[in-house]
Amino acid sequence: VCAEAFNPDEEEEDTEQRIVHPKTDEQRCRLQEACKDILLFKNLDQEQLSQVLDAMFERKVKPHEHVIDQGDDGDNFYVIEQGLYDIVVAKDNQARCVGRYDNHGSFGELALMYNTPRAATIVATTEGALWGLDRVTFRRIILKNNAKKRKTYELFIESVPLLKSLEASERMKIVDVIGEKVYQDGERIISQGDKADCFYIVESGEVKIMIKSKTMMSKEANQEVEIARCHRGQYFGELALVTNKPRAASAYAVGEVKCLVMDVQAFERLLGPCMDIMKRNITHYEEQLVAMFGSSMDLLDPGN
Ligand code: 1OR
Ligand code: 1OR
Repeated sequence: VCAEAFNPDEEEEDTEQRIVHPKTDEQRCRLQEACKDILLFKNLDQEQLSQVLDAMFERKVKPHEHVIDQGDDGDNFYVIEQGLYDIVVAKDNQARCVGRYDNHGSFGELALMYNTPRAATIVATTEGALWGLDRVTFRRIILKNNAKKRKTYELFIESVPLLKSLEASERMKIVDVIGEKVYQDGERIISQGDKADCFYIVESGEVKIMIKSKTMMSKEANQEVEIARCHRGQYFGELALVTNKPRAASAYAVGEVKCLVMDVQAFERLLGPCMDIMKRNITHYEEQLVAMFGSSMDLLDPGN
């Protein structure tokens, strides 16, 4: 019988000891609420999710506190319960705020997923409440699940026209951070006028885009009219993210619909190379808008 060789990858994988931070019922409630829309948790099975929730611990932060410093090694992944957080990236000796989290979302996954230094600094700008997940549990459960996700979505993601210009490795990074959401017939996926924080790709079923428009000529103002349908492989919800404006239309499930969902930070980080295609299609929306409602409106120019 040989002694087993030391393998650092395996060591993290098969640690038998589970990390558990005991919680009161009240804490568990708040934790579940904070985690219910976390995309990285969407594809976990119940046992995996309950191990993740057991391992999470509460962290309160003060204004100006750095939760993460760019360049550091990754220790924890964080889910936001409350608070505003700036995303600051230093490049060529210049620190620039490139985005912000507003009471929702999560961060700190990249260093843990790819064994890289922290890619950004995260600074609380208000009092805040976070839930942390340690590196070992994150890698044991989320990375294992990501391997499964890659197998499940690889072929589909390759077939999405928007993503054709990306390298295979860039497409895999998209798979790593997306979550699958399922909607029932008639369910509203996007609400016109809402603040936007996600981008969607239709995986199966049909999505109906409806608009309420003051610029409509004949119909009553405020009545919704159908303007488009999206099918497998098509995307929606990009416009508000590109223009930084509220949702321009509503989206509804027609029958059961499955979407792959990406948060705005991942959208900005990973879909830069697809921006030209999206902007070109937005120009088409503008042409359609004129054709349908006889009014001209520059969707890409926030000044209009
Ligand atoms: P991390 O473990 O690297 C910093 O620690 C975290 O900031 C990172 O994981 C992400 O969760 C989060 N580029 C890199 N990291 C980002 C970005 C980002 N946005 C959020 N994080 N962007 C590109 C900047 C040039 C996107 C900006 C919206
Ligand atoms: P969003 O983030 O504004 C609603 O959320 C989404 O509906 C929008 O992104 C687009 O992805 C999608 N005009 C505006 N939004 C549209 C349109 C559209 N079609 C799909 N969306 N037009 C349709 C032209 C066929 C022009 C309006 C008449």
